[in-house]
Amino acid sequence: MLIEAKKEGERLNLNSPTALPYASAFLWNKCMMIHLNCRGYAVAQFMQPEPAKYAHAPNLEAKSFMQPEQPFYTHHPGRFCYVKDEESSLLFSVPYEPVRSEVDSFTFSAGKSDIHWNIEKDGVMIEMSLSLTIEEPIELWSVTIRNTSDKAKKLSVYPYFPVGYMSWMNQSGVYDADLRAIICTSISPYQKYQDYENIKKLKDKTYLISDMEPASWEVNQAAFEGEGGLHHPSGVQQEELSRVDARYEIPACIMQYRLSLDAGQEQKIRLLFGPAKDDDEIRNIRHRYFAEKNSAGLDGFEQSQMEYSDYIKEGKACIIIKTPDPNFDNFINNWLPRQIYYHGITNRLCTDPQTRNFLQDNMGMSYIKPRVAKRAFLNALSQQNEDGEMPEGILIHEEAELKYINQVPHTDHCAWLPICIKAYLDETNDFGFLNEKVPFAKGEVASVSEHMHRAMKWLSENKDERGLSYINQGDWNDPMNMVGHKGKGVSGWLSMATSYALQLWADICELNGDLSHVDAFRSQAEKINGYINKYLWDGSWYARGITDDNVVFGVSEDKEGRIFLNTQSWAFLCGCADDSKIKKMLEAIETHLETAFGVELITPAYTEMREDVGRVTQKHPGYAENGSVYNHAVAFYIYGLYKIGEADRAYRLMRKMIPGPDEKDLLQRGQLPVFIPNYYRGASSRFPRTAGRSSQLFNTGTVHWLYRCLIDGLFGLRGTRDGLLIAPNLPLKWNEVFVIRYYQGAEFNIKITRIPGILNNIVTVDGVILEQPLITEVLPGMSYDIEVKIPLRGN
Ligand code: CEZ
Repeated sequence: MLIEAKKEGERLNLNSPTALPYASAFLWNKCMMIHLNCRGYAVAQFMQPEPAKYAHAPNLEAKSFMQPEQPFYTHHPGRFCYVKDEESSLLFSVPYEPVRSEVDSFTFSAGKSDIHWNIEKDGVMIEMSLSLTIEEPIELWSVTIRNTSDKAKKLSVYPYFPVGYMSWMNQSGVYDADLRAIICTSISPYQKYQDYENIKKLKDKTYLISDMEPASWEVNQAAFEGEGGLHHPSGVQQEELSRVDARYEIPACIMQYRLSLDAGQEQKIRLLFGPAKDDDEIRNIRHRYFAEKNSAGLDGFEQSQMEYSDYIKEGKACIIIKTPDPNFDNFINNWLPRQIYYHGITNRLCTDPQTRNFLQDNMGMSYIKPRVAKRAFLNALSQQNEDGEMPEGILIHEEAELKYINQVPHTDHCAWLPICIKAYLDETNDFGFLNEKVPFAKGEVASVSEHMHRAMKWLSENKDERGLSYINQGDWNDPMNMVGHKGKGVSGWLSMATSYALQLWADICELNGDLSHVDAFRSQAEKINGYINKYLWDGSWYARGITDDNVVFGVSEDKEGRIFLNTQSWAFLCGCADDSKIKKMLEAIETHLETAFGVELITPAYTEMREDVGRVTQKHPGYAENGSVYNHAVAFYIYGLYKIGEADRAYRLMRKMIPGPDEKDLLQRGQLPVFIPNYYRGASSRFPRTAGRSSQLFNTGTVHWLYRCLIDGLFGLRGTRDGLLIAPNLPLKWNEVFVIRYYQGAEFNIKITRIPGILNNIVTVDGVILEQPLITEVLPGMSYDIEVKIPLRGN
């Protein structure tokens, strides 16, 4: 079997290094993340406070946000270990790169708080495993070498952790025998003297500390590689590594251990890899992880592994499911909440998350750690302008500034406020939050409600004479940057999102007993819906927008970019489409956009620049926003499908979002079902060879929406002002499911069964039938047994 779930889905094993060569898993903590692929390549970043690397490419890298589909190559950073049989000189490397020799057995095992490999070749078994600490940017590696043959073996084992091109100003590396560490030193390149104050604080050193004394070492990448190349480095062809330092030369951390292992005997080597400010810090790290012991006799390394695992477990699911689809269950129970938690903790490893991302990431966090979400919402509102406008990004560190995409004006940020805060209120019922006082950016203090009123006012005023929302240089779709840069173009999607946001906010105000703006917001939304129908309905679907030069786009006349998904999904959400429109839209989406891997964002993808749409049209067709299966947008669509009661369609697409279980699908996507990637390649009719290929990028708002789809939609176990609402929307083919829902400190054990002969759902709590499907008295610490009977056809 190519992939196997272990420990009730808590681990996922891949049994080949070549079938899904880009398959990957990731770990993170409060200040770093590491993305490892099954062949040993790695991308790791830590925050200081901006993201930085301690293992680099061998050439000068441009700094950028985390990219999809990162290319890997022989000299790419990674964590490898060469193994040489000293008698036969046979050489292989684990996990697979750089030698790429065929092994007898291979397992890449993605766990929630560790990643490990188990590899066997010619009577040698190597287990290589990675864990992290909670607070520090340190990789904890252990490498166990076992002689599984029936005779003694003499082996040389060489961890090879390339460090790459650290800096054009200064880079070097030495072995420190005292610390049993390789220490590479650099100065982050800079030119302005004003930057010196900051540069001098950086962790510019990279170390590899070993708990066991190596027989030899090498710090000079070129000397190690020699003429043999990375497949057969000159260094390992010698009896011992040649102990050459790096003096303005590319450093690498390489140690050699010479082991004599009897049959069945094993040796474990532990390593610490990471960045540091100076040698004292490295000495201190060595001491804390390898020397100091706690009362139970565990050293820092062992303690950290346990603490880290507990830390990851804090990201608890609020829904556990057992359905007829065990692969779906594995993903939802184990991996989805973990990915949400990752976003909530790390903020995608930047100090100025885009406002819409920050709000949606905390929408997800509302289900996992609502207190964190609440703080985040307050922080975002404290950066709002007095006139209601939200900034492009939220600064979450005192030294942060708006960078990259956050220097481009988008018009949608306010719309996310009620959408995300609604999830928080549903889950916590913390309506007191709306009365909390928060300053605006310039200091005026007002309640959360007042902030929201102003955001809604800003949104509803940001519109043209037709009543549609200006797009400026982008909306949700970042690279749609030239539709409205002259100040006239409008976004169909944002008009819908504005209408939806106004309706949600009006509902929240009403529940909160604040009726002052409710009617106004609702009538605004109704008017917007009218304008959308007047200007954007194209006969079978809604157009995406109208350019600065008054050209409606995303319409049947367009050769490329004829139909966009977002203006269909959000039409369902804002309620502008009547039943006959909905029917046509669903048909159009299924004909033009739906593929085996999900629904594409745009079709046909653009193949040439449209100067009145922008750089999205310059992206490769089928990649990212130019027509991939962009999962974030697919999740909006699924959420929209639940809104219009399309449970079967919704489930079908949810299922298509998760790789597997059949092998053909896994091979085509190239990804393990341990996270949802931001996209799968689209343009499937034009480029079937690449269609479905995963971006491998696990930064995506998809996961938060998917969780909402499960809670509000599929299982229908949403919190309301009055209690927990029970309104499942199961696909017709499911006859029975079991769900545990954690809500407001209570536990609900729910069995949902389809039974013949009833027309409406019947909900029983602890044996008593409810008149309304609402559990009004929720007591923390209590556990409730709930039975839900649903009709055979539909619910
Ligand atoms: O970034 C995401 C944004 O973080 O793209 C989404 C947007 O809603 C998210 O807020 C859709 O545009 O600038 C670009 O061209 C990039 O493609 C980014 O738009 C994109 C990257 O995939 C970031 O991971």
